[in-house]
Amino acid sequence: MKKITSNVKKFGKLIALMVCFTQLQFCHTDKIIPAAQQLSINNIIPKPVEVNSTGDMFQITNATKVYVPPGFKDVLTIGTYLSEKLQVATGFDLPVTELNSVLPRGNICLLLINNDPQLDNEGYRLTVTDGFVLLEGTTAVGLFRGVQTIRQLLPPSIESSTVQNTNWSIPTGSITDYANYPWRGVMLDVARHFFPPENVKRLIDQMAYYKMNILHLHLSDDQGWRLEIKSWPNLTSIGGSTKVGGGPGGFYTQAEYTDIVNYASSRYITVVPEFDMPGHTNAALASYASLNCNNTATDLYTGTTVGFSALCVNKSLTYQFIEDVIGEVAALTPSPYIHIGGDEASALQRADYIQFINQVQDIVSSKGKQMIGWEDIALASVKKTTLAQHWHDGNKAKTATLSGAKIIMSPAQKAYLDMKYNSSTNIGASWAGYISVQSAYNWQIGNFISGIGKENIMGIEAPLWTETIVDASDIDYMIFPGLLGYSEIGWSPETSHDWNEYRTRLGTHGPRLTAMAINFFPSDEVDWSK
Ligand code: TNX
Repeated sequence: MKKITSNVKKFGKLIALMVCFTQLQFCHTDKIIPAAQQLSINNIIPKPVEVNSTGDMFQITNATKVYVPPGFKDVLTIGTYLSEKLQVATGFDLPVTELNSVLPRGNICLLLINNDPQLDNEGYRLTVTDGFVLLEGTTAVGLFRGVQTIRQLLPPSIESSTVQNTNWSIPTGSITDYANYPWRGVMLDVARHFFPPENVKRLIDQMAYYKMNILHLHLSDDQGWRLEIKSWPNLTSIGGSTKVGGGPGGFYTQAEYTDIVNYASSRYITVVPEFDMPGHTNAALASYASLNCNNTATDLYTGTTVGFSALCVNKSLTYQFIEDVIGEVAALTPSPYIHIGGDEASALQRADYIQFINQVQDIVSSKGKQMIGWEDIALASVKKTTLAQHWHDGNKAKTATLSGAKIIMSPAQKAYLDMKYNSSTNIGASWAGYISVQSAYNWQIGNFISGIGKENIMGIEAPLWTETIVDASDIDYMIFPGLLGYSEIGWSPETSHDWNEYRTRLGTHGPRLTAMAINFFPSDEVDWSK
């Protein structure tokens, strides 16, 4: 701690020097601001809190280095991440170097600063002059979020996977930015269809680019169990063997899951694992006869109907099973949260459901974690530390807030990534209606359900259920461009949300998505830049 403070002080002096330099630059800036530069500084998604354009350019060249403060491993790693991201399309070396004196002209510098009450945990400040790019944050995560802004200030071809011959300039100005809500998530259902680790990592990288910070993995459902549980091996050998429509399923070994968790954490994204129960459990019931009330294993299920399965809630083995499963996943997962589903348990009596959820909530607590459940859990006695995820019944979400629980906002008619865009979308569902790009963007989580305000809300999460989604290209098509809007709903102040302005800004991200080889839905509500 001492070292950090003294380092931060040392760099405080450096910043002072640089600030003088910066101000000089500003004093001498009386040029006319070129429209293209202003445009690029104003096209960031999610929209930053404060942007000031000064109308000049910083040029990244073959001589540019990325400077980091000595002694901060996290910042060194973030500097290296930035350098590696920029190396691909520029073809430059961009070496990462410790800053031991005044920053020489022509370079990028990441700095940790002492405290800045405006910035909050994920906030950052970015100052760009024609002489340098200075990114400051009070935390490593703030710097990581700011790095995404630097990437977005460069031409779209910076995201190409091959060297591009262009001018790598960044518009000058300053940005102060921080998150409005702490929870900005995507849920991926890997149970209805299984997706290999490389698909999940691709999604993690896409989320990071738009400052999302939660990846909720729906790891079990009627059609498949997707995480190795060492004490109950049939869950994956039998329960993981198939998928919707039949054919081979798949699962993550614990080593693969840990690798995904670590990859996400290197992008400052938290993985929240879900095992859905007491309903949506056919894959487990097919794996072990002993989990069934009649001691007979069910058949594997490859259809898409919901609400028919349930654990045997009056059997003590059921709770042993849950202890083992939650115990193993809790040990593998740094997140403070474990999601236990709890939705659509229509095969159970209400009293049994309540008793079950209360007991599972205690098991989750006993493993040192906080429980999350779909809002249906509000029927039970939810703890203040439990989170309820709103999906279709605002009254249940409201009930959960009366116990002090906070809400994750995922209303199906606005935030379900598996809903079709319109009647001609080939994949997806429509039970909650079509969700156009405008409709997905044009709402506020803080005033969507009467009686649930910002103080009750953790943030937003957009779920992708995968009954009809079979590969990475389908995932892209349903998640993009919606994810950009959800990121803005969660990150940017409500007062800055404006569909007409957003749709233009979104249009400028078309070439970026294309450069990242993302198969996005090219909605005609948006004028996509070429
Ligand atoms: C409802 S949302 C479900 C899922 C389905 C989804 C399809 C929720 C808690 N349950 O089981 O996959 O609709 O859109």
